[in-house]
Amino acid sequence: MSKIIDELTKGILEGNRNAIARAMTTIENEEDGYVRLLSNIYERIGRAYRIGITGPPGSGKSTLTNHLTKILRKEGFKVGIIAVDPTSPFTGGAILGDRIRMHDLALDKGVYIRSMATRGSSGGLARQATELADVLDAAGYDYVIYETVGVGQVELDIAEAADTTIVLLVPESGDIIQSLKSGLMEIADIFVLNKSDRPGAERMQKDLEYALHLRESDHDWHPKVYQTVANQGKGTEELWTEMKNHRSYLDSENHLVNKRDRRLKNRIETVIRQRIEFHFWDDKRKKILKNYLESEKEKLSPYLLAEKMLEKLLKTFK
Ligand SMILES: Nc1nc2c(ncn2[C@@H]2O[C@H](COP(=O)(O)OP(=O)(O)O)[C@@H](O)[C@H]2O)c(=O)[nH]1
Ligand SMILES: [Mg+2]
Repeated sequence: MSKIIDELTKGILEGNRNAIARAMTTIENEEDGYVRLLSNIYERIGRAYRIGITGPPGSGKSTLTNHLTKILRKEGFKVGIIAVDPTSPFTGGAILGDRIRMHDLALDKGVYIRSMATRGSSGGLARQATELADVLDAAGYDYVIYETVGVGQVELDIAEAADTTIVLLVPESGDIIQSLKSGLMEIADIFVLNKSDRPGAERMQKDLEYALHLRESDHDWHPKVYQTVANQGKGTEELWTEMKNHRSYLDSENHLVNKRDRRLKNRIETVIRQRIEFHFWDDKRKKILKNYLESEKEKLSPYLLAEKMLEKLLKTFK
């Protein structure tokens, strides 16, 4: 097993696309050897800059990703795109539409596109997104773009895995209120008002800037609002300049180091949490839970039951 994993590692470091694909599947499914694989590549990561592009369905994330990738390619950078799509509960598979739409990029050897399913626990999502980007990082990709569909917790998780987060909105009423609710305001480093060819863009810009102005912030980075028409490539160069500004800001005064340290800490905590859970649910405990759910008589509160089941485990820590 370890020999196969070490071969795979070699392939990744050489930038071999098949090796990258196999490694990502190994990590996504937590197949045998994935821990060794991640440890193998660990010292080769840290170069790739990670960008999150998030927003509601249809707001133009794929279109914008497409344009930004072309700009990055022109500057000679290699780009990885990780499309984070919700798993369909019926098929268990992720939607492939985005991949089809980006077919011109798919022919470019300097671009690697991958879909990532959002199954599994929410904390695990940030970890998984980070680890897939780590593979691209080790393989020599300069930028990794996460395209995330707007469904609350997923966006927050991806923001955790990204260095710069771009939040897309469109000139439709309700969006601002919605984003305030879901915590989008907190994660955005840059706001993009896409489809600004549509009526209402100016109004939306003013509303958004006002909401940003009201917000209390202890950061010295103040997110700005950029208007784009992604399907015409309008405004994307200006956006790219602002992305570079944000990167320079993070590079100053250790902001990026702190951000990545925080990510590392979260990742370690997630691994520990998952490991403990995994070992906790042995056959015996699974049976206790099953019996509890089936029994009509036992009116133990869920807290007391949990306490009872944890008893043995807690003793080992004493
Ligand atoms: N009018 C207009 N249409 C756009 C703009 N950007 C993207 N679109 C179109 O909006 C639709 C959804 O875009 P897509 O990138 O797939 O959105 P996603 O679901 O956020 O990835 C597509 O038909 C795009 O061509 C824009 O700035 N203006
Ligand atoms: Mg899309």
